[in-house]
Amino acid sequence: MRLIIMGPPGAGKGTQAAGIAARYEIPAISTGDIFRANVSQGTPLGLEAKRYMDAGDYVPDSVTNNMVRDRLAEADATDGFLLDGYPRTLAQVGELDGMLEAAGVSLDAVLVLTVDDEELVQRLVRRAQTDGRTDDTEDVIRHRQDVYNEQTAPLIKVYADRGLLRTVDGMGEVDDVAKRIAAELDDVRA
Ligand code: B4P
Repeated sequence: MRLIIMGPPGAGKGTQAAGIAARYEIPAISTGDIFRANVSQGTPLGLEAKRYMDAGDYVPDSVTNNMVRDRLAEADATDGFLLDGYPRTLAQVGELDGMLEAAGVSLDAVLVLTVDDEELVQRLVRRAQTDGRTDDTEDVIRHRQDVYNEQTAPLIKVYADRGLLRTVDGMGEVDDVAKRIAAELDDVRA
């Protein structure tokens, strides 16, 4: 399975990605997690990414695309993957298309999690109290929502037009959302 999981900040992408990856035995590749790992290791990539992430802005496409290209070239992604948080811009869609074409493979489905705006903010404010992520302050959260609506929401139509889109209700308990996702993906695989 070659999958993308999309949705606004706080929709549950990272939360659900782990379960999907385990169920279909594919690696979950989260651009946010890779950036955060680089930030905590103090790498040049991390230093560059941090200033964008802390402000709630996207890291430049060139940086993000190169990072994903390298990650997809690793052996564990040959037979399938779940991309969590990539692509996030139309330019990233084009780059990913090129990477997949070069490898002679194609996507099976693009999952979109939908969650009410206020619930999104509440989830991230709760996470701020436990995880201490520097981009989970209320001002930055609202900015991330605006950036998502401007730059990432248009991707939904792109993948819908390609017949790849699977929209899943992301409200409610984590396990209930996971069951809805599993039903969609089992249908994709059937
Ligand atoms: P991400 O790490 O992708 O951050 P996110 O959108 O907040 O999603 P995340 O996966 O962490 O949270 P989730 O919704 O699972 O990106 C962070 C930053 O990295 C971006 O702002 C950007 O700067 C940069 N970046 C990443 N990819 C990029 C790209 N392609 N291009 C450019 N820049 C990029 O969960 C949120 C919270 O909700 C959690 O606390 C979770 O426990 C909780 N939750 C989940 N499901 C729930 C449920 N059903 N009920 C209650 N709570 C729930």
